[in-house]
Amino acid sequence: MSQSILFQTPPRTVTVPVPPLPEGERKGLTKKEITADHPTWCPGCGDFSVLALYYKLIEKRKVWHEKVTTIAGIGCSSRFPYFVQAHGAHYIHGRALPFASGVSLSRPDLHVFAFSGDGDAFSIGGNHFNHTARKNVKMTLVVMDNWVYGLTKKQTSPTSPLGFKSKTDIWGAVDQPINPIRQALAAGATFVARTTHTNPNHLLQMMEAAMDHDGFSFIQCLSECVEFFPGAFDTSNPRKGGKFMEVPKEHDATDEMAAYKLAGEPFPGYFGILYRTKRATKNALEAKIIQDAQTRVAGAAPHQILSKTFERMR
Ligand SMILES: Cc1ncc(C[n+]2csc(CCOP(=O)(O)OP(=O)(O)O)c2C)c(N)n1
Ligand code: SF4
Ligand SMILES: [Mg+2]
Repeated sequence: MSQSILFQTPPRTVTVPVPPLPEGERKGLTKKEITADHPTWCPGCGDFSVLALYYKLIEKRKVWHEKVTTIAGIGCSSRFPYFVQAHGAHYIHGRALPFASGVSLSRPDLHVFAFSGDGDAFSIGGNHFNHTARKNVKMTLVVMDNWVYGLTKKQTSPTSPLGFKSKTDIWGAVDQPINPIRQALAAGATFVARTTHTNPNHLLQMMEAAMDHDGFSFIQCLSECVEFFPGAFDTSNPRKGGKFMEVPKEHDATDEMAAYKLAGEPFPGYFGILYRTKRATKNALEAKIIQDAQTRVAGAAPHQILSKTFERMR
């Protein structure tokens, strides 16, 4: 760990926090320093590549441990924060986004990343997804979509295709799956992208662009569950005889209707930034309200502010 000195004073180990050096004097973080616990995913799980590219992103963009927060709900994919040596939380199933919103709104100096599964983001967390998108809270959400509930061993998820046989649909899924890109657009997300764990360069590119976006950036990342839905994304993988098609060059990413249309193409569809627009973030709007309020009471003592507030409440 770069921010701690470990020294032995038998019989116990004492950790003394060291204040961070000014940015110019600090060496870039190495992958080793960002790596925390050993990932417990099944060998071959797509989630490994997402994690590896996240390490690369932090390393490449020189984001220090204390400047990044990694938040997740519950699921295989949501174990993500355990494996990152930085601040983070493995929170409640489906509730990563409200937690991440609180962090983002109270700490504008941090990069907030949330990682979810398709069940976490679109089933139990479906409402939070819609509201975080419409509020345009500044953060990046990466949904590691494997079309199944992996952690709980193969139930139908909101993105499982029709006919998918699972423990909850033994004769095959009959419910129309959601289209995550269309859902994000309809909810009001200001950055909407699609990528896959099998194309590391593209995945890194999408994460970088999302991180630079001032608002709610959403990435649907196909991430294969080799245990409960092997081969799900083969038709999007050229190494398995499939096709990886980038968003056409002539696509206007500021055109919401064009993005909606593109998102309706049958699987494997298109990969890249389908939509990107500018809209005031909740962070900026709230910061202004706070600043205006502080200007109105400038020079007043705390007890005077309190009594004025109580007067207004009468
Ligand atoms: C309130 C609540 N309901 C249900 C569960 C059980 N549960 C844990 S993870 C999960 C689904 C995970 O699926 P997904 O989000 O797609 O993640 P994956 O494991 O596929 O990465 C469910 C139903 C739970 N932990 N908490
Ligand atoms: S069950 Fe599936 S999603 Fe979970 S770790 Fe294993 S391969 Fe990955
Ligand atoms: Mg899943």
